[in-house]
Amino acid sequence: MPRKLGLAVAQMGPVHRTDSRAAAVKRLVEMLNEAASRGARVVVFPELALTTFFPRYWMSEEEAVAQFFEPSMPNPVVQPLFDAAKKRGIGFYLGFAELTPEQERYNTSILVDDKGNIVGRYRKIHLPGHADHKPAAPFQHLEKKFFAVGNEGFKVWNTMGANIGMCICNDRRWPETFRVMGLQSVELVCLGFNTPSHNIHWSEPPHLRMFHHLLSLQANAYQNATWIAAAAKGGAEDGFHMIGGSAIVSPTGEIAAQALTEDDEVIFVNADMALGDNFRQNVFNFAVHRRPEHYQLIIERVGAGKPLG
Ligand code: CDT
Repeated sequence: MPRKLGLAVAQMGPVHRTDSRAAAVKRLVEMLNEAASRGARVVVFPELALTTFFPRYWMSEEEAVAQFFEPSMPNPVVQPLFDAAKKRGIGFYLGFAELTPEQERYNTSILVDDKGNIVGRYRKIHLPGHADHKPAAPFQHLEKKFFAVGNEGFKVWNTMGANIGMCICNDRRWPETFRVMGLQSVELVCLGFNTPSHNIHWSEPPHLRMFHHLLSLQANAYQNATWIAAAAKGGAEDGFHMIGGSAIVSPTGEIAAQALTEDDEVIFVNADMALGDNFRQNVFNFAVHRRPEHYQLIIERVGAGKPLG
């Protein structure tokens, strides 16, 4: 029996450094309304959706907190998004920079249900980039300076008729992210991303950025029999270009919808949450086929070591 879930991804074009949060929220509300009108029950917004991708700028932690972090959620500036979602009866995933009451900083996403309740929170675990200043680089990637490693694991919530999990951007490149959620019977993974088009560490053909993004989504969707809904913030933020390529990928590993622009754009699929059932019951029936006794090294080693043979 099909189990349909109206699923939208709302890609954002650039959010420049001087753009206000209120302006970003207005754009999110417009896209939420479009998603709802097209039949969506859940809409996925990008990573750090309220501000520019600020880890590209060298500054102190205090400056970053003052300009870019949210000490509470919802807060008065973001409340219109919660109000619109509740009015339209649609849930959402939203990424933002979280400042906790203990003054800890996380790159966070929340899952809000169709009644306006925050039902889940995820704090980004795979933080890419560096913590030191690289003055020779065209831009910085300071996630390791501004954020602590997430301390709440990869969880899955049963809400809005599906088992829904969350991760953020760089997490999508790691198979462990999705397998941990696959082991919780995940049916939909929501994720937001900001992926710079240029590699500051070595010279890489630019087309590989999009290829590796889609490859990661498609492989992990198939191998874990899950839908993946991925929302970019793309285009040139103050001249710093990021890929678009927002996509909804099915448990078959196929791209069901993909953004065509690098601007604000809503994509939609009436997604059958039961589509992964055959995979879950057969080729990827974990209980029958997994051999964790041979996966010990995954837990024991962090970095690659000597061959065991
Ligand atoms: N935001 C984020 O995690 N960006 C990283 C950039 C790393 S470059 C390969 C990403 O994985 O897209």
